[in-house]
Amino acid sequence: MRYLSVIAVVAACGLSVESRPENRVQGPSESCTNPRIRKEWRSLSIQERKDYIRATKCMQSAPSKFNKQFPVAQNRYDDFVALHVSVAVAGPTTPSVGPAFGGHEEGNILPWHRYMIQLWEDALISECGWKGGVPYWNWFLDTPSGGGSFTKSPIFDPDSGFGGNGKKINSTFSLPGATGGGCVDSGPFQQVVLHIGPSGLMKLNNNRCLTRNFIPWIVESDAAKSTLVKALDSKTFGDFMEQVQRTGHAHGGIPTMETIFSDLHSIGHYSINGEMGDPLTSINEPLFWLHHGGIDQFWSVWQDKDPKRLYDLDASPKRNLGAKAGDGLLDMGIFAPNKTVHQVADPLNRDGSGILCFRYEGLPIERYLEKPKVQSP
Ligand SMILES: [Cu+2]
Repeated sequence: MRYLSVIAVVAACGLSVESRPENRVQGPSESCTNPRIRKEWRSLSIQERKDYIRATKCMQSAPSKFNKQFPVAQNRYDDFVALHVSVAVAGPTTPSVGPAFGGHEEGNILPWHRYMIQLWEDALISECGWKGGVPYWNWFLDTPSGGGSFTKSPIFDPDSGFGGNGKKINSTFSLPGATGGGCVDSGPFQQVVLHIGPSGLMKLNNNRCLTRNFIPWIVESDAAKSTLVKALDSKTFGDFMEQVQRTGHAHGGIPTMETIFSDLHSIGHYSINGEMGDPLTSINEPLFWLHHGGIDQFWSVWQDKDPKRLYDLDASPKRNLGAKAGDGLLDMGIFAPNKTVHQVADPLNRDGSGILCFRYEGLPIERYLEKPKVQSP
């Protein structure tokens, strides 16, 4: 989707016994016998949560490796921001596909981000001492149907999470139900200095704070829950993708509240909002990784339901993934070698042609699809 490019500029869009801790994606394909485990945030121990935050902050202070090509990148974290922005702005060069605009709104959003999350995980492990798979956020657990509440989510804890909302500011334009909008003033990222953006701006000496503008109803609405159920109930990848990013929105239909805010991708971006609602630089928000990990996990849950789904990548004519076999190239610019969609389709690389080796720990698909219990009056 175009985030809210329409209205939006404003809205703003264990290693477990890992035997080879070095960068996975650089190596030749090998069988995946010891997958890293990616856990939902609240399944990490408090110590692990703090350690993940520490590793993220380590990336924010480690020297950039791409500063020559992107002088605006001041640290390793910025490298990933520059990657997301530059490939997105460059746009997909056929047949390779990038993350945004031409790419972001098409079917490659899932494989492209799956690959980039792997690069992030590898860097956290090899450069910042993180152990294990990167955590993800399952927002369903922060909804009434999932037994939680968005604002009380442990991901926003000031000590063991990412801190909470941005300061409440009066803005002439805010989305319905927006509750913050200013700089984040709690938790470990309140002092963080962003160097790239907004909206992909790559200009030197353009320091900004991290903003958030929580809109809880986006996660907590019935529409969000029904999107998730429809996604996981989908028979084809095309139908699944329709719930990840609504074609009515991404392909020129008239955007409505329903199409903009209740697809799986938008739910995470716009409920947190602020920097997270920025089309190109939402990746500045450390929660970006947990949200994209969350969508990736839903994809994986859906894939696991039927072996035929693993390489069901030919979404529909509306979803451009290259040829049927998933041979479109995922464009990582100068940051990492391009790989095909097929190479990242199976997290466990069961056919040996892929580059990944992880699995998600989380709820079984049935848990999401379960009929709500009738409440006694
Ligand atoms: Cu996104």
